[in-house]
Amino acid sequence: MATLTTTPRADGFHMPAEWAPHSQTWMVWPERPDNWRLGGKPVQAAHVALAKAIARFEPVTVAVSAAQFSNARARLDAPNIRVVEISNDDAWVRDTGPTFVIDGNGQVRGVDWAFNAWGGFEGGLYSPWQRDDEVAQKILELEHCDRYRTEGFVLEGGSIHVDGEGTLVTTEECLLNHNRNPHLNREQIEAVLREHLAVSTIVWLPEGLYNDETNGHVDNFCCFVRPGEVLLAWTDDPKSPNYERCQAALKVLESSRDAKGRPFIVHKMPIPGPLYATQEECDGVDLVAGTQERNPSARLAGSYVNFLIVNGGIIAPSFDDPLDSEAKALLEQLFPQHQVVMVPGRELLLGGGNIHCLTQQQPAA
Ligand code: KQY
Repeated sequence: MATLTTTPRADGFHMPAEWAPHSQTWMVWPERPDNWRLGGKPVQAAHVALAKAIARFEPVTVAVSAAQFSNARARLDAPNIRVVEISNDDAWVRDTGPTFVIDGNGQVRGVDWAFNAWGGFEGGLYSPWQRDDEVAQKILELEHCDRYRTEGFVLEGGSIHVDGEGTLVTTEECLLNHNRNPHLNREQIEAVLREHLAVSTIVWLPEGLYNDETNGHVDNFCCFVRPGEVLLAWTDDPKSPNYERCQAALKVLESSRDAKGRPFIVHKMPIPGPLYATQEECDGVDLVAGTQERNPSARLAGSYVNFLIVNGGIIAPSFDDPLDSEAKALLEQLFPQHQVVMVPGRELLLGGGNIHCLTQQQPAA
């Protein structure tokens, strides 16, 4: 498929909201033993449960390395799940996959952002990351979608959310971090976002959730539930390391307008925990120089906001936490037309992210 030298905006394409109809959801099979404990076996079981939950609502394609193909194919033996071979460095397809864009004529294309493993050699989580950087192109080839490549401009899909009506929300902690695009200032970064996603209003939250190893991805902290309404991870506990972060985000949201001039209605989602990995869970992760070490005293960045909207459903993580039922009830209230399904999120969280980070929706043509 062609790699285009124009931009989505110039060609009449934009990124739709996550609640727009999907043709499928993409996932990548987790296996790297220096991120996932016990050679990835517990997370693979969680990943199968997640894929099956999504497949109740829409087709799922799981990309898998050659080494794990037959294992993944056998374990994902369920209706609506396709398995294809794509080399990768880890499973975070929200960040390594394409950001799909659509036009008004039924065409779908993809933005292939440069990827540097969440910070390259300045705090990134592993190297090399070349196979991850090639995942988006391979997905677009399989889907016969033309591609826009932002060579030299680093971005992860988990660091942005859009409402499909011209508004984008992100965090300064991530997009202005020196380890992503140090050669660009805020205005220049905004210009790339406007051109590639066709947004007109960019809302900058100062930070994401505490101890999120992505430098504060917005998808673990705040998302749109419909135009003009956002869901923000929240704590009322002034002693929580998230307290100031939540207050600062609320202040920005309350003083902002979206692309249509609407003030935001802000819904507050309680933060579970505090959650920590056990010593045994940490001991199950291979120690490899240059990759993220696991430590039982480090607070995990667990969040119910890290859910995926699918056709007719909401797929959200549960954490065996007393707040699980409150989170489910709030999602049911916010998405009355969707069925809310919670799947166990702890094994996913132990690897540093959750459901939204591990999935990538492909909008319907
Ligand atoms: O949250 C994400 N979008 C990715 C997390 C990567 C964690 C790698 N250990």
